[in-house]
Amino acid sequence: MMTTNNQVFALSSIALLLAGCSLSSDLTVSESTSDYKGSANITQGLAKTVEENLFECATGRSRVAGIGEIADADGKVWTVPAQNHFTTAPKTVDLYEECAHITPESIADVDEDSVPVAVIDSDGEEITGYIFADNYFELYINGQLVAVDTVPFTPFNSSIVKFKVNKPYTLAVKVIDWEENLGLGTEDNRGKAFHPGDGGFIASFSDGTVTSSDWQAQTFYTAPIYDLSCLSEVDGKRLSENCTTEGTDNGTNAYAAHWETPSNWMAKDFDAVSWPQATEYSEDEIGVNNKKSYMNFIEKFSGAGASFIWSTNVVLDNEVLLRYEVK
Ligand SMILES: [Ca+2]
Ligand SMILES: [Ca+2]
Ligand SMILES: [Ca+2]
Repeated sequence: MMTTNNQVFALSSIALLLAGCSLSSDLTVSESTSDYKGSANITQGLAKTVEENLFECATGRSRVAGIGEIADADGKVWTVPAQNHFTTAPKTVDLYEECAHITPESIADVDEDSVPVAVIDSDGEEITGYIFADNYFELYINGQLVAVDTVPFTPFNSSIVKFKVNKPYTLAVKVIDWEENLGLGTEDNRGKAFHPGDGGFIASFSDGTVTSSDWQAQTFYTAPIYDLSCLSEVDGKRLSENCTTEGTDNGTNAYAAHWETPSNWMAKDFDAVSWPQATEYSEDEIGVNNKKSYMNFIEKFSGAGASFIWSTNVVLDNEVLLRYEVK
């Protein structure tokens, strides 16, 4: 009898401890979208998967890169993590891509002469670009889609592009921080089922152009958001600096903020005057020191004077459009 009572006591202590733990790690979630006053359209919960997986890695070491759709309260349907041209557009040439067994130790081991040249202007200067994105990019020059990343989510890869163009020309890049939990902005990582992953984009070009805060960056999809009152907008900036970036094991009720992308956002004459300047991030913040697809070519990235860029929140902003005019 005594033993049984002790066991019951021990069990209820454990139950109380567990309850205490989960209560302290639960995130505050807005009860309705009425908390939100900004310009975004808000969705809540998991999107419906419309494409199971865009990419299979022969070695099996890739996260599932799906596409989802989710409706907001007005019935407008949003594609997550973002609309893209992965299945239809020309792909970049890989600098480094494990799944394709392209793993040079350095740029000296890359056959740069074999990279095809995209012709924007037939009498233009031939320019080579080196690109690393966490996780996916689509590159436009003067409004023309030149090439897209070969790996949408993981493993981390890097790319080389060549094009002929006359100055001034406009670089426009869609970058996507991919997600496993479609519509929720999270992945299973760091011991949490709903961990918000981060983004990051860096590039240098042989004409001296590098990514920096001189580029413009605007966000079009921000998630996960639990407490909608954390979102704000100042001078064209769609800010989420007051929003938590904590992971959770209970993230299916997260909200997401969506803004419609202008149809001509990549055009040379698009008026991006209201877009904020890009925010620069350090290599440590992006966490690249264990990524050979970056480190093996570091002289073409930070070594060439380029900085990692993104919008103001490299964790929560998952679809970002970048623009830069090369003069
Ligand atoms: Ca990629
Ligand atoms: Ca990521
Ligand atoms: Ca993210």
